[in-house]
Amino acid sequence: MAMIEAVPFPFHFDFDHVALVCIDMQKDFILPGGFADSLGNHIENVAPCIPVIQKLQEGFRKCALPVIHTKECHKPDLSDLPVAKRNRGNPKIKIGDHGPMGRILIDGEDGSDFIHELAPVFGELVISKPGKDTFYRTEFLDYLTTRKISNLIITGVTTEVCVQTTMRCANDRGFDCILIEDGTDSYFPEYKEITLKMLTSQGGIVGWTCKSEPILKALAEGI
Ligand code: C5J
Repeated sequence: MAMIEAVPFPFHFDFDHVALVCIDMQKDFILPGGFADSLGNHIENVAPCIPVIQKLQEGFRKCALPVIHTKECHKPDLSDLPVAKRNRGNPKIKIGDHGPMGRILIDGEDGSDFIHELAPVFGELVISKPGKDTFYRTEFLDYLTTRKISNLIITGVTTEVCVQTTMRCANDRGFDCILIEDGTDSYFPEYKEITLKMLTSQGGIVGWTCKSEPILKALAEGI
């Protein structure tokens, strides 16, 4: 059993029941020319978490522990894309339109794929999700319950959107979740900061946060 110094109090996890969750580390959310960039977001603000997630993935793989990757994307025929989501904000380019990296947020297109630094390796679960919540219309819950995974180490972008939504939904389903403070980012640094506070307020109402360092140490020590 590993014991991690965390906010608001120590977090315990067992190597037999833990998984790393990497949320939406896709070109469309991170790279120039992607969807987020086209919406005018400060994509440079989501770069710092990349090497941190890379180290966590390496640590989990060395211990043969599960690494789960999610991508927010839609079917090419847009049958899982609500009209409201496509039109919201009246963007210049909409989900499903052609952009510099293929059709925006469409499964199988270059832009919806993972950045090369964080590409899944053979055997890792890749979840294509049409929503912000990783449980919504996906195999996530089945995968976790089949493997008796109870503790989730959560990373990815953006902190206040898909990361927070997934952590809240996991908490409601009984999972103990810890969000890695330097393993998540937002286009809006102030939203990241307040999200970390919200999740851990009231005695960890949604879960825990900690830096990557104690998790990496526990993985290296194999405890
Ligand atoms: C957003 C996400 N920001 N992955 N998606 O629309 O957080």
